[in-house]
Amino acid sequence: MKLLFASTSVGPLGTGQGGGVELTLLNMVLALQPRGYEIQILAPCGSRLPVPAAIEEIPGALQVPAQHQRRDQPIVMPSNSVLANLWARVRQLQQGYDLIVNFAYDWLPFYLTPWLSRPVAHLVSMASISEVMDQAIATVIDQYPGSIGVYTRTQAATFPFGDRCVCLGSGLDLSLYEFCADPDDVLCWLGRIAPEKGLEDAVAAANVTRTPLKIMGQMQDVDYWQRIQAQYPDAPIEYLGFLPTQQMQAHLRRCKALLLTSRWVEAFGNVVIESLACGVPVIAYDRGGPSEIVRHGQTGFLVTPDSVPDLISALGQIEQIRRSACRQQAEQEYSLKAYGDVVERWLKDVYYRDAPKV
Ligand code: HBI
Repeated sequence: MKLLFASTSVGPLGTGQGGGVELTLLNMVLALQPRGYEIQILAPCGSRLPVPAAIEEIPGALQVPAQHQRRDQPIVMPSNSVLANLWARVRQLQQGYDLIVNFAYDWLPFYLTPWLSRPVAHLVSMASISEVMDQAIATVIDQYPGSIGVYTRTQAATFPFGDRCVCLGSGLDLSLYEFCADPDDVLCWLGRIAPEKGLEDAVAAANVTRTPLKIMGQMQDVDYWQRIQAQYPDAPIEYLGFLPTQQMQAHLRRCKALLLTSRWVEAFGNVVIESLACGVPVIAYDRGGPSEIVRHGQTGFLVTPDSVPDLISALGQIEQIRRSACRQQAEQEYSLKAYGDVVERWLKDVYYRDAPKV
């Protein structure tokens, strides 16, 4: 099968601006290419992947992240939009492909779906955050049942049509993450530096417990970061930047826990399984994707959302978690093989249901 991948519109691949969906696109490439799928990727200029892959770079202005807009906000398109340019290119190229896979959480690809001559599988990368998006996705799911993929049931449940979404989970090339049995007395926080990620709670917990906190991720909101630093001037924190996986996991695996303090319904939480793959237990707010991944008391703790005291008391119990159980969960549930099987089934289903369309 020949697949045309249309990437997220909020940033070039490899920069972290596209959050978890960048890793998901890479993991689909890693899972599907060895199974004989031919993949062409269309992505914003400057896009890079750490493996050999055909990327056509599309020029144009980036889309504003949907999570930084109001729920009732109308669709906004910049002039010379990369999203519009990318889907114009999809239209030109589609005849040479069997299936289009959309990774953008944007109205345009959903609206265009019935106008294209090839079936489109849509990976919806966030929970419900926009009324107009909910409507656009609902229209597609009515007409093309099975074509809407999500990460988790918790994410799906935020949409009115949640029970009709295909739950794909996620998976990793586990060989890229090294297990570490004896960590340092250090904590880790991973994610885009943006208010919906709730970094200040992890900093507060590190401050109270005087445990060093390593922070890694793309610096999306500098004002937010500076407010946190001003609020906790003595907190033992260190920002290491957005690092390639090899370097990121070298820091992560030496930590005694990962703190995941998102304020919103995280669709999945790829960082959770990256952490487990290194043997690092996860302390997460009990909401969104992480609440479906972490096994409370076995591979980490799920605590009352937005409660710093609960984060701190979970930290006091972290020695109870066997780090080998964390790695084991990643191997059992989140391998690239298991992920590839699920994704392949989804794509074939979308293809065969829609095949008569010309
Ligand atoms: N916002 N408009 C828009 N389009 C996207 O594709 C998009 C987004 N916000 C976040 C996002 N994608 C990714 O970071 C996901 O991983 C969440």
